[in-house]
Amino acid sequence: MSAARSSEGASRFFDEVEQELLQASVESQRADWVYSTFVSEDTEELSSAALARLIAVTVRRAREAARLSSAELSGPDARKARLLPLSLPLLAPADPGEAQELTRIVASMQARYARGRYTPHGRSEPLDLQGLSRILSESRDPKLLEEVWSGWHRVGREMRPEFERYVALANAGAKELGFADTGVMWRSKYDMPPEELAREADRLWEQVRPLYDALLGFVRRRLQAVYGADTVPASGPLPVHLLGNMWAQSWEALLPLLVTGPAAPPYDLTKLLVERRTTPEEMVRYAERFFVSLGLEPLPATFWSRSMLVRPRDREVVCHASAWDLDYVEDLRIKMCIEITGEDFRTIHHELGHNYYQRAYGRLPFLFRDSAHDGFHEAIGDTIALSVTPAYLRRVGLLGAADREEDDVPFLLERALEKVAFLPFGLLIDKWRWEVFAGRIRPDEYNTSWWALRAKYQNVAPPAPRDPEEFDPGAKFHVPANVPYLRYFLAHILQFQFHRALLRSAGHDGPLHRGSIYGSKDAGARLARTLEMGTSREWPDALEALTGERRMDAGGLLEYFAPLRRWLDEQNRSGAQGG
Ligand code: X8Z
Ligand code: ZN
Repeated sequence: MSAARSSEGASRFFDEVEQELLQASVESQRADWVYSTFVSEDTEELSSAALARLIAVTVRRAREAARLSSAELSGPDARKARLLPLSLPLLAPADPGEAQELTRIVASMQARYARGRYTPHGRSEPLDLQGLSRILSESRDPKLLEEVWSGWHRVGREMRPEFERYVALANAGAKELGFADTGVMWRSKYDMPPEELAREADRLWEQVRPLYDALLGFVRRRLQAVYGADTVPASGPLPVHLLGNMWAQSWEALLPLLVTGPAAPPYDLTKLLVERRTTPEEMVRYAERFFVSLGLEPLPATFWSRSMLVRPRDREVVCHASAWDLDYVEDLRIKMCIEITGEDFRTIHHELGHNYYQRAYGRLPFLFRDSAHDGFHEAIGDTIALSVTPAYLRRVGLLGAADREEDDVPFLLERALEKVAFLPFGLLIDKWRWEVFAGRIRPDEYNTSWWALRAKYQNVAPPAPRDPEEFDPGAKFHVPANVPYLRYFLAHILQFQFHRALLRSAGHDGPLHRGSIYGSKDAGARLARTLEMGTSREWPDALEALTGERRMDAGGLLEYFAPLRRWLDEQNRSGAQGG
């Protein structure tokens, strides 16, 4: 239909649009699910065709909506008109050939990533990302670490030409809908001007940067003790392959190197789970029971029959963890290659946070079935995982030993190695992509600019100078998969803001790192109210409903880590003096 004349007409227009979008989205989701759980030439083609159709409907309808006058748009419809052109992370040109080319490229880059393998010297079998990551977290042999790190990063190089074309086509699509480029389109989804969002991110980073520096300073001296001053410099960027993770995005694997003897952590969640022979399904059950303890419904039976919890032996899959809602109402699933580790235990909580959010907003009009902003979606499950404290583990029977105050430091250190270490990485990926989409980083500068940002924010460097022909951003899932990344940075700040507020609802008044909302119906009700708002209101309203505050703020994070910060400062002072 053409542009509506009255506000009643506008409402009817959006009813129709939402029906059409729902249908195209479900078709695209189903095709994508089949592709991601069975990567093949055919499923690649089917899923990219379905995505191209969804993009085409969205673009056509967004253009029609842009012709509605403001007089015709009342409250919810005005919001829907703003949300419609932002509802997908990828826009394509109206030309069907170009749209197909773009969605094929994205599927192809993802398939290259999923098929990535490397065979370290002396091994007979090629290893996938999980196998290579295990070596990075367990080995202390710098030669092997370098080999494995470089081996995986070959996966980026081969997708570089596709990435270049993807940037051009995605930008052309964004421009056709009135955005300067895809990066501006991504930054326009936060109920504030795009440039203000970028300033907000910088402001939050400045709040947490001193804590990151303190953590890195401490880690540097411990790594020097292990690997020697030739390998680990006294100042400047740290070698990225020594930080226990393929992207140095979280450093928990270093914990055993950092605290030893009586200061060592009293338990190791991975060990506890392995000793009890916990299965992947049981790990998911723990997480489900947590949500149920807050007063939320158990997961539907179809979650258990349709989810993919382990890597199948007989076919290629996209192993990177994700949460799905295939029918946008109740068909919730996760797709994960679960390993029996503490890290995956936490990631399962992360994924179920997505599922519970999806279910909570599933009754809203289609365009409101999303989180307040994407950082909220990423923060919910992590907020729950912050309640996985030693006291909680004892309560659910996973841990026997009693809480001791002196165990606070190793516990907080482990959390900081996961959460604080992540912050600059969470910020820089999209700092890089924003510049790429804006054309300020040219293709011949892709890799050098990447490492400049990694040095500036994370303070890390590659094991040896990189050939500018490499494409190291492509070795991180979200780049080939076209998933915006700033959401994770925001989530890492927000989850502590949420945790603090929910603990208050639960009546906890001790230190934040010792509190758990497990079993609190009051905290659950507060959480549920926010989830049920979906994206029907601007995100400051949702933030206020959850926390009473209208600004994102790292105060919760800094308070949570305050005892560790004092300890790190002491260590760094005495280390600097003692050498
Ligand atoms: O991609 C994820 C989730 C799925 S939305 C597993 N995360 C980021 C990553 O793995 O890089 C969670 C933390 C950051
Ligand atoms: Zn997530």
